[in-house]
Amino acid sequence: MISEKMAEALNEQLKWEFWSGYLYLSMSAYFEDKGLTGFAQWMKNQAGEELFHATKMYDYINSAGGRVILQTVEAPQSDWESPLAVFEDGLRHEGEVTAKINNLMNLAHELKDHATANFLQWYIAEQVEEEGSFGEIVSKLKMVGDGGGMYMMDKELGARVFTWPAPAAQ
Ligand code: OFO
Repeated sequence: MISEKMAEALNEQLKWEFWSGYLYLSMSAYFEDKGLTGFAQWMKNQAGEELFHATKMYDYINSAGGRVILQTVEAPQSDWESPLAVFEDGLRHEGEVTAKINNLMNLAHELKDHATANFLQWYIAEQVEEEGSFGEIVSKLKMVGDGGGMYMMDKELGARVFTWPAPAAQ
């Protein structure tokens, strides 16, 4: 059974996973407003992924005998200077989430909670992917500037699809 301290820390992370989803949905709304529907679609999918991260954590706390306590999710920012600023913000945010996951892993080790450490391993790997995908788009946006390349990127990002993983893969 999970300790109270670990459950409390996971509940705090659960809030951040939901908040990440909220932030990316807000970014999606920003792109919708600008008519960049491909960027909007990409961000909406990202929000879906965050909801999956949150649900996975919610399930783990429950199955490990902890008590889920949902917390207040603050309103995210709603406006940005440019598409590049949006993705730079996303990249910065993912860096912060990575640090939070690393701290959780440190706590699990400190508490000798091997089951939670094993569970968190999935998030450690996921954060590498998350930072990588935001970083790649930041680099591309810097390359294309504001011209026709932006139209091509909108098309490319609009092709992203997020499918809720099957239970076995969770
Ligand atoms: Fe949940 O990975 Fe992004 O924040």
